Amino acid sequence: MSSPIESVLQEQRLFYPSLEFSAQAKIGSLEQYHQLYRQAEADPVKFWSDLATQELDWFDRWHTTLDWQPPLVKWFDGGKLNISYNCLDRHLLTWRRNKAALIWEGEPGDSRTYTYAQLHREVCLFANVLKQLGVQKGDVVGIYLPMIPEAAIAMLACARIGAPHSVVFGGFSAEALRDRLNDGKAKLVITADGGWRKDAIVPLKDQVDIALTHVPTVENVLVVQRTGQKIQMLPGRDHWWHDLKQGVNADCPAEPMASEDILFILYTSGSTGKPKGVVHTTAGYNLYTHITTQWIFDLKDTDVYWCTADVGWITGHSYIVYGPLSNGATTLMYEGAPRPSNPGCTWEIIEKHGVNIFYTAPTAIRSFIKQGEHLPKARDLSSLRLLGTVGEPINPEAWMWYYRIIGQERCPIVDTWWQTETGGIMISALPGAMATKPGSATLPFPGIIADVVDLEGNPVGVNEGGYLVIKHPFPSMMRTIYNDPDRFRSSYWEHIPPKEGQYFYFAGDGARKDEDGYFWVMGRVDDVINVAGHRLGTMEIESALVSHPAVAEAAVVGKPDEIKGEEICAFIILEGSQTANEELAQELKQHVVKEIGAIARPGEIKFTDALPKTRSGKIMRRLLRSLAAQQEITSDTSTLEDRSVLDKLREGA
Ligand code: 7RM
Repeated sequence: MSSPIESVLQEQRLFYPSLEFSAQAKIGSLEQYHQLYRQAEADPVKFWSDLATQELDWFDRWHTTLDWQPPLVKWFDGGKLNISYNCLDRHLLTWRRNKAALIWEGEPGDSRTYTYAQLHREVCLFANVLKQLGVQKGDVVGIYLPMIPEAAIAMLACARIGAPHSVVFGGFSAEALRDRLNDGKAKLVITADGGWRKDAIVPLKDQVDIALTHVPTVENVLVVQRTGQKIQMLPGRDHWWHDLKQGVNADCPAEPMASEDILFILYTSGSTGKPKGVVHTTAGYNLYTHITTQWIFDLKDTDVYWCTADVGWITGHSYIVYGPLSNGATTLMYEGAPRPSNPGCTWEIIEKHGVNIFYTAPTAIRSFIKQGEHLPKARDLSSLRLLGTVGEPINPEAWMWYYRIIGQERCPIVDTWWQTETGGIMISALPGAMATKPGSATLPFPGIIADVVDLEGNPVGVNEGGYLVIKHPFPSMMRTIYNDPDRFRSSYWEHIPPKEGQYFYFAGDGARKDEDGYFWVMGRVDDVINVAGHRLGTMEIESALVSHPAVAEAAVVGKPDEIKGEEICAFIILEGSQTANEELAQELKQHVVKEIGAIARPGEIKFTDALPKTRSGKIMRRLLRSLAAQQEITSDTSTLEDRSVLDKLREGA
């Protein structure tokens, strides 16, 4: 059988953590990593049950650590706990009581800090308000908020009373919100009058009003005042948080939740069809996000940790809110995004708060590169000790820039591969333990049995492309798709059929493993381009394009071609100073030939100012495919971050 994806790019650079970094790290050597990995592989039940005992507080101990009836799983069955207790209450019994839990920066320059004691109090008040509005254990609550502290407070308040939350990204449209609220049969929605993003106000409450004309289950709307703009308040349905807060007390013990009670639903876009409501439950998610935060970010009590994700993305759930707070860390949250009026705000915030750990996405790094290195160079970034990336494969050019300009060649970079569905990071360096290679997520976390296989489930050879799979259940894996268990099976468990009792979890990425066992994620297999029988991943061609000095960003898709099956169509955003012309297009085609070979030569280059992206910066290549083939876009566009981009692209085409 021909290989599922061919790998055409080679990257040989290797970066070791400094001796100082390794000496202070929680996991400080490759040997220690291997030892943990082997322990977990040999006896996963003992490995996870020991960690669950040591790292979490429980109301009742579980009786069955793992109950695996593929693809259905239960972890820590019989146990009772509450993630909000683990994120808050237990720290109040220690010196962390008055430690900063959440540092928040608003876009207009306002800021707030909550200690653990203060955050606990706010969460209890919020939880009591929800109860007063009739929310009970098991009721789904929609959260449609900007990046303000109340987003974290609302999530923790829901978790505290056992109401599954369904966070919808504040940038999504009223229709997208309506569909998600209906799918979850949400009983209440938490929103704000508006939020700040890129120097403009996002009118959240207005969107909620439109959405709710078609959501029969929602009885109440709780509104946080953020911007002070004028909004409609529907008597009986809409309530100000600051009003109701006055009438409740701050005593709200955390509800003992069963390990497998639903903690939240989060919608993720499928390649076609409607978004899937990924279901996560309480104990496994709490444990796995807790321990990955601790080991991968090498978190210390003295650190200020900043993850730039939105809470509407799984990264915001796991690595702004639950993972850091469960560890008693100081987590920083920023309302906005780098914006025209203050493009250097990211570096200003790092300097202002002495940020030690910085976790962002390749799309952000590429936009920082485009803005120019004078901005980070104008600020003191010496507090940084560790950098991270997530969301897409990072091209080696961007990795090197991040390493040199932001990390000043001192900070290890953890490139973390995972998904909404996995709840937590699956493949990443443990930064004190292993050398990194630009563009590789390196090695799986202890307890994660990852592999690259063909369609029959057989491992492919070294450096051969194949399907990235996980072969053993882990605590934070998704439990099902809300309302659609059949789609759960068919989307994730049947692509590679089980054999001899071995199940393969596959969620759509292509990858290869190199001679050191390092994983290189090559992009979504749905995006693979088939040129004259060669199956090429998008990541490697895009990396080759971005390595040309004129190119800031690139997206490649296949376009039907009578002779070759498909030809490569490349959408290119140029560096600020460059002008688009036919000569440059020819030069870029030649550049790919030189970097990869004639097989990857783009047939067509389209220059553009913007690319269609999701809230987490992922390029929506299926939309570009329709544009390249000059077809109508019929697939779901509800997860687009900025809808105007499609019109711009159509005009340019
Ligand atoms: C965390 C998150 C998941 C998809 C995943 C990949 C891609 C994420 C990386 C990556 C290469 C990475 N959840 N992806 N991280 N690809 N290297 N470090 O992004 O559900 O929104 O997306 O994102 O394709 O399957 S997600």
